[in-house]
Amino acid sequence: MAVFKPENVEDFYEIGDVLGSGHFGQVRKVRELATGTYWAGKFLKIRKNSCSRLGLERSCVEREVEVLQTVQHPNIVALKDVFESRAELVLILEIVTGGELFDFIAEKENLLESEAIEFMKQILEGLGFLHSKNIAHFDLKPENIMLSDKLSPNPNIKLIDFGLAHRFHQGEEFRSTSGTPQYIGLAGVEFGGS
Ligand code: PIT
Repeated sequence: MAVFKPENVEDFYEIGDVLGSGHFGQVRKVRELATGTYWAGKFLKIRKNSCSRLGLERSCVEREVEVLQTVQHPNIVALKDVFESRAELVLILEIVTGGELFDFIAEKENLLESEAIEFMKQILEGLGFLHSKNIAHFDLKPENIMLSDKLSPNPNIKLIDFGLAHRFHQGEEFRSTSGTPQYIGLAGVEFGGS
């Protein structure tokens, strides 16, 4: 099971601006006090009891953390640490400052075939690595394909948001109605393994 630090995140990190937000909570820029290094902190509200409709089930976050701990790859956002307080879990993640790939392409006048090939190659390398570990992302969409930074002319792809990801065991049948509505196509899969 994933180990969460019971310390207060604010004793180790200065909490900065919001980088993004969603139904889960917020992602904020954070600065590690010991080193001055910047990271992204994903702040998740945890359900106090199973009857409550607010916040996430702790077991779902545990699963997300376990997936992230399994997948260390240059095209997948890295997880550094997890802090746990009474009502909140904070994931300390690699900072990615290049924004969404979608916006990067939309802002450009044209995209060279060679640039498209490089982006596709990196997306498929990240995805191929996930699949080699029997993990499905299940929420791959333009918003979850980010770029490492804005300064480099050739930024790297970083896949994010493993909130719906699932690690398959041999022969496991998986049925789900979750995901982003526009992108849901396949409701059930059976994993054969190799
Ligand atoms: C950033 C900047 C940003 C968003 C993120 C990271 C989010 C990362 C993320 C979210 C997840 C997850 C893994 C990574 O499982 O705007 O540096 O839900």
